[in-house]
Amino acid sequence: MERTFVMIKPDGVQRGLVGEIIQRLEKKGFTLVGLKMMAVSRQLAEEHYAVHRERPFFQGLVEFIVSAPVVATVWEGEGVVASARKLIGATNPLTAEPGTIRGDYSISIGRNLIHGSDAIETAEREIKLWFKDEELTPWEPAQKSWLCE
Ligand code: 3AN
Repeated sequence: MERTFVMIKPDGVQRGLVGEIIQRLEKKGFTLVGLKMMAVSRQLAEEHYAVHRERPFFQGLVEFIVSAPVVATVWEGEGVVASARKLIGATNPLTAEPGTIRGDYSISIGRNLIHGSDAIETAEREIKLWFKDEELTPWEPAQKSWLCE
């Protein structure tokens, strides 16, 4: 089953949006299989954003991610990687559609609340980076037959 990695960044935690963000993914019908609040080490933040190492915002982004706790989550479901990205909305919150998480709750690219894996392979890499196998708990949602034929 397809999985994705979603991180509620320090701004999402500080602004009291953890419940709202989790609820949006839950209500959509995806299954939460991993969840932890954590202080992120510089090494993990740098590894997570390694593809952006040469970008001018890299240092600031890493500083921000290590500045306060985040909530790391893993979600499961058919098509969850692309769908979570749609629910999250565009990188720049000012152009993110209303109805998306960033579109509804944020105004600045450097404070855009949430990270979601951008492809299936990225999700696999990020889940391995953030979670040990034993920290993930697959389960069978009782509502499954009411969600999918
Ligand atoms: P997304 O998170 O929508 O996939 P990416 O992968 O392009 O966006 O960028 C990763 C993160 O880097 C963004 N979530 C944002 O926090 C930060 N970022 C991207 N572009 C900028 C920018 N121009 N200025 C500041 N931060 C940026």
